[in-house]
Amino acid sequence: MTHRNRYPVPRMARRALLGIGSNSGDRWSHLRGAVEGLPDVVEVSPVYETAPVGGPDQDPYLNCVVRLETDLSARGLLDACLEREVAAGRVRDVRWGPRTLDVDVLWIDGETVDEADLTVPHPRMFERAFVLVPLRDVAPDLVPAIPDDSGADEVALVGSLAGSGGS
Ligand code: A4P
Ligand code: MG
Repeated sequence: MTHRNRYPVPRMARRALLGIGSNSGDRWSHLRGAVEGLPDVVEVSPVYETAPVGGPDQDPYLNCVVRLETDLSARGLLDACLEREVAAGRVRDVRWGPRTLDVDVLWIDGETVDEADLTVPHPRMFERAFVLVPLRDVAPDLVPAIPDDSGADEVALVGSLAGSGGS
């Protein structure tokens, strides 16, 4: 008789990065609600106002990136992201369309996932300044350079979630 599988092996906490965006309703409050409701957050980037990339004509976004130290699985993180989106009243209609809140799993140290409803690292993260600029603030090792064609000139620092901000 073996006891090898009797106890679950504890999962080690590791770094995960989540991207957060909002361009509808009270954008600051949607970002704040997301950060407050997410588990294991250890660092929050500044907030940037960014020109919309893709999709229909729509208002500018606020974007930021949070760093977690977490033992949640990739799927556990996706569930936490979707839960925050539901809490912000997100309605899914148009792809890349306006949203009260979008929370994406960008990166998990040492982990890749390629499933129908979950891809990690996020497949478009390294092309987009609205991700790369705040990501560089909290995980500079992942962003050696920001490509010229990533839209960096349309990303403007506007504040931090610790300070005040509205809409
Ligand atoms: N999904 C797969 N992988 C992931 C992942 N790593 N993290 C699935 C989160 N979700 C992931 O997402 C559709 C499905 O993707 C989810 O149900 C999940 O199972 P969605 O949020 O409903 O749809 P979406 O965001 O419209 O599509 P997509 O392709 O994920 O969009 P992107 O590429 O994230 O782009 N412009 C600015 N300035 N700022 C933005 O934040 N965001 C987008 C969305 C477009 N333009 C933007 C911004
Ligand atoms: Mg998303």
